[in-house]
Amino acid sequence: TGFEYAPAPESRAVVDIASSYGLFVGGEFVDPADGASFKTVNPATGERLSDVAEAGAADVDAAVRAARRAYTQVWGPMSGAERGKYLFRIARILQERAREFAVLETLDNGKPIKESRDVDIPLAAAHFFYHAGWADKLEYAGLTTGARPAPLGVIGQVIPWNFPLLMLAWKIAPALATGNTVVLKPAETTPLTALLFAQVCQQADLPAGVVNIVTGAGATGQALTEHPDVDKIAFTGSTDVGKQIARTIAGTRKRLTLELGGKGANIVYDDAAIDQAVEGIVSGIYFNQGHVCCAGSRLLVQESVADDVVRRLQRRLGTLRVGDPMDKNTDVGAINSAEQLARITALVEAGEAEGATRWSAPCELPDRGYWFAPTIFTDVSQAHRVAQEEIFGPVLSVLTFRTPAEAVAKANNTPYGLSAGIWSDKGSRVLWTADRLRAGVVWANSFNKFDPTSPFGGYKESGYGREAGRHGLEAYVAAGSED
Ligand code: TXE
Repeated sequence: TGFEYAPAPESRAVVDIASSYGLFVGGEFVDPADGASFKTVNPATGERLSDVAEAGAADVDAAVRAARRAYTQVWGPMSGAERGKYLFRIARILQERAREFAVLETLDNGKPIKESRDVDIPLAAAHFFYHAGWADKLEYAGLTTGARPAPLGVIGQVIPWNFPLLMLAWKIAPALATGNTVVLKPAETTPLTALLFAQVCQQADLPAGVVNIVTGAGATGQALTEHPDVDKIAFTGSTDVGKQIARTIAGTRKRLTLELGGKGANIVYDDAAIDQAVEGIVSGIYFNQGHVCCAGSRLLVQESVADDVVRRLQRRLGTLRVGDPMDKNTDVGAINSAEQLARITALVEAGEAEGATRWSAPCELPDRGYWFAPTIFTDVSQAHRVAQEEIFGPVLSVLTFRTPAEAVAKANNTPYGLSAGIWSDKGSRVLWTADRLRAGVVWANSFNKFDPTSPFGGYKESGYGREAGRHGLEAYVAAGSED
């Protein structure tokens, strides 16, 4: 295995990829056993993009068997240096085909093309580059048992729809670098880039069965979590489903990592650079339509500057372009699905019913597809549902505080603990606050910055286990444990 790889297969209409291919099992695209399918739509128009194969329990079983075979015969025994070469190849192909991936991601997800082009796809490639570098260095990080890497075996991975290719990269790259094989189930509303990724695996000549992709809804994910020959489940999604998965695998030999919801606080002190903070607040909650588990969905602003911050925020929101995700100037795209739009709408109605004051940006929304205007709630109390529950949409709840201690108490007052931001000119204030926040990621004078070197994960009901960085690799090896 050198560094040469096959040219990209003949181009076909990318959106027809799913109809053309089916499930990816044992290195081949195959039809599901019972021929079932579902459709994926473009959320910006509501129109069908493609029919996608729906994997049943028999298909999941075939995928797990293929992964087990590949693990035992090829990938497990392979040297780290060889595994690293494959990951480098995948990373390079992702870079080469970045435009194709960005377009497909935006069509299937609804996110602005400038985000898929500048964030999702480059970061996905970066995750493969980063983990390729680890593949032959695991022993230096204490990630081996004795002299040998100790992978877990076959990993079942279930991912959500908010960053489809990026979440796939977060899951697959560390699993493969450490010598495991995977069966991954993408979300039912965004399966297309995972299927295009399967094609990349073929192009990279990745040994058959190392990566398997089974498309389908929750039942497919359930079949994967229940399969007796899966050694670990890695899940990103809602807290409810995370809890259900934990119950399903309790008492089995399977390991589990969970990356669940969040209700991140963006804390703005009175000495912060206000214009900079406003940009950070906007990126914190309106990036990716707020479909971000670590979104800064609660603004905690010091009372003396609260009115000023909210006024500037409203002015800034008035300048955001909401609309066609394929337009390079679009800032806020479509809501991913009719179901998600219904969830957002219901929570916003609850906020109004509970007495919070709603303000929505004065923008014209397209008349088809799924849309929600950037929205701010003021007069929010900590008990309100919009202050406690994850809305997962472009909706910000504003609360105020007087002292740093009050800011910390309010920031920690949700069932979640995934992310937070602190805006202040004083380093001592930033450190004092960061030290007291129960959140897996804390940004200082910035927000939503991601990097494969930096571990990501939650406290409390946001889940457990870390992804990326050295800590992320730990989740995929037996070293240092009872195994
Ligand atoms: O999530 P689900 P949904 C939150 C967010 C959102 C809410 C609901 O608040 O409004 O969850 O979104 C698969 N066994 N987040 O309904 O159902 C499912 O097919 C195994 C936060 O889309 O959790 C998909 O692949 N798998 C979150 C994945 O789980 C099952 C991202 C996520 O879908 C399953 C997404 C089952 N029983 C939503 N049921 C984050 N942390 O970023 C469903 N799935």
